[in-house]
Amino acid sequence: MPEIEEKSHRGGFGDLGGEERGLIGRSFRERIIAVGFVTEGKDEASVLLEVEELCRLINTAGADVVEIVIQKKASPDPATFVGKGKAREIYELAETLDVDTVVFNDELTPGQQFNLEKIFHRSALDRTAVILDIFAQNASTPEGKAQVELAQLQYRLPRLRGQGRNYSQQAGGIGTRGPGETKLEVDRRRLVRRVHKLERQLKAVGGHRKNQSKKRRHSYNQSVAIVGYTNAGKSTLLNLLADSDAVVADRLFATLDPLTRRIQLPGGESIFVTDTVGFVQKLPHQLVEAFKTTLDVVIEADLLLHIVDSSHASPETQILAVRRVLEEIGAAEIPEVLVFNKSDRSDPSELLMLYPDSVAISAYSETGIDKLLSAIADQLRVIWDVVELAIPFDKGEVLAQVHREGQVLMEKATEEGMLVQARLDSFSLSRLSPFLVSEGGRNGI
Ligand SMILES: Nc1nc2c(ncn2[C@@H]2O[C@H](COP(=O)(O)OP(=O)(O)OP(=O)(O)O)[C@@H](O)[C@H]2O)c(=O)[nH]1
Ligand SMILES: [Mg+2]
Repeated sequence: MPEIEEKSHRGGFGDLGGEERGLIGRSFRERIIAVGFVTEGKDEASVLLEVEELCRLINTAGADVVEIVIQKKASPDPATFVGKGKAREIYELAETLDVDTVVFNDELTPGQQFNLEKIFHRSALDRTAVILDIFAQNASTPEGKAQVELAQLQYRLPRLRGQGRNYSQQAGGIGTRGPGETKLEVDRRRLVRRVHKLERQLKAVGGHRKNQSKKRRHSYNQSVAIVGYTNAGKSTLLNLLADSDAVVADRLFATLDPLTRRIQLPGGESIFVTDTVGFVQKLPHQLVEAFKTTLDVVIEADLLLHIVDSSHASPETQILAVRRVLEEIGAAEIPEVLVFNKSDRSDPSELLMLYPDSVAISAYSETGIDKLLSAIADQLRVIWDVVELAIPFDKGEVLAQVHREGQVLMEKATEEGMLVQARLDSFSLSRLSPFLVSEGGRNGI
């Protein structure tokens, strides 16, 4: 890890494509200066980790970081974030290095962005804009695209002033005429209308998804959501558990749309497992808001599999970031199994001690999976009841239902019919209540 300097330093975070090129043979990838900010009382090492991740985000978005600038200051400047002097320095540097855009690790206010762009004579973006850009590039389904567009519009709306030069002239055309009407106002109105339209569309999709999830609930299978930091190996795990073909890639935010598959636990119970969008530090709230319908899958889950990349430099930071988002979407209370993945690349024993009841796996080399499945089963069983049912011989379909939806622990023929002891969840239980003899006890037998 490079030493933090007041001064800018070059190529501090490894091979991030920072080579200087002449115009001939120059790739058309955007050239970027990344800016980190250490305020008083903030841990420098964690800022450096964040900037390293920002460089990775920028790379994923398709641009090259050619310089990293770290500014230390007691508090951000309200007008220019880094301070006017530093901003001038960054401008000089951008000129020298033929840089296209300056990206800040922290969220800029619309005013700061406007002022910085005036000083830089080029775009000043923040981490949120980069993440939104990656999401926009990765969105492939209509729902994903709508969610990302909504987040982008909500990010851009308060920043329209930033493009004042283009928006100050009088506009023409239908709906644009009127006293004192400027293009800015027209654009704002158009964007607000678009936001409302997208919100309506997403609500409709959300309703459809809710119906599907209701259907799933009526099939009495419990549902498990795979959550975690981006690139932790969530999709790899789903593919392994369900023999599915979710997109796996060594890039950030490869998955945007949830994918649900049914799997069988070793005890025979069927459950639904859903792969979900990855989280990241400082995940833009506009995205969390726009992805609400997608994240419903998480909120409605009986259990969360929280996947952590144990080979990452700071798994604890990632765990905290994920838990923060879970809290934001109202999923903090859902029981969770913490899963340390990529154990083929690192020794997770310290983490296992630090987080009791966690499990270490490698989705890649397929180790620890049996343990993971029994941890899932154990956790789910806690919310299942063990009951005894008396099922008349002529109700074969009811007996089949018990076998399908629950775990049969004992079954014997009596004079009146079949006596069955089974582990069932509350949904099955409510349907089978006419056949209930007694409750064998909670939390297992
Ligand atoms: N060494 C190792 N690599 C793994 C393991 N699991 C996943 N990977 C790799 O990690 C990268 C990310 O895996 P994904 O399954 O796409 O991760 P994800 O959590 O779904 O990521 P996003 O959808 O982008 O949030 C891929 O290159 C995988 O091959 C593992 O157990 N060990
Ligand atoms: Mg994925």
